[in-house]
Amino acid sequence: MTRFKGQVVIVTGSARGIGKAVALQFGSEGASVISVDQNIDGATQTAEECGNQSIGVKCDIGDADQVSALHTRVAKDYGKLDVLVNNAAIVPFISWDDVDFEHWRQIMRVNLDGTFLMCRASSDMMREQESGRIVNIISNTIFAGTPNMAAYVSAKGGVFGLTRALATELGAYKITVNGVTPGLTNTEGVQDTPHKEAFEFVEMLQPIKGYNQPSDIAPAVVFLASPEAHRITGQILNVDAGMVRW
Ligand code: 4PL
Repeated sequence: MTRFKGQVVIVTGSARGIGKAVALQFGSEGASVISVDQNIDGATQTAEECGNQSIGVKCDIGDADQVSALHTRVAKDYGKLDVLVNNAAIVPFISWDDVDFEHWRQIMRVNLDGTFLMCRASSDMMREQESGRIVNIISNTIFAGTPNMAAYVSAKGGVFGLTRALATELGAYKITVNGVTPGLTNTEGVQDTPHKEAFEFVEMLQPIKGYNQPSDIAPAVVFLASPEAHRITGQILNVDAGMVRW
């Protein structure tokens, strides 16, 4: 498929996990991918696998100056931006007893402030073009209120609100803004935390059994970013094998 031939796509958090699967599908459909991660080796590896003059860029999305520098580079090297996928996030496993203000701020800084900074800068490029797609990776925890991640669930709830607000603000510029809410997914990040112990319980709640894989989430993201999704905005597409209904 060449739906994205000639398009420039930013995917944050693309060194591994869902972000990498999303980047690889855009690459396979012809896009030049700006693979953004703190892990520059992982980001660059993803870009190499994407082809099409894709590049890896090191960026802390919680830092306004780094987000600004990233966009300056995209404008200079590629001259446009078609798609932003906000995937980068910290995924903590933390008892409510241990949630203090320092933890809360750390999660908000990356998962919510970082998403805002990326949307702010990318939408300014897209507004000039009068076209664009923004897809926010949220989480089905906003529906389930999943335990041991209160700050994460709160930040993702914020991204849900931002998705709806930006759909309103940016519609006049033919920019769509949508969200995907994955369920528990079999990523390296999850396998590194006690969340991996939840797969059996989560599977019990899923009409469709088995683990969600990153490559199961990517097609929903790419669809919402595609030209044919031009009449879909402010929406959430839940991809969790049916664990929650809303
Ligand atoms: C159902 O987004 O959606 C654990 C960890 N369990 O990060 C998530 C579920 C986790 C989730 C998530």
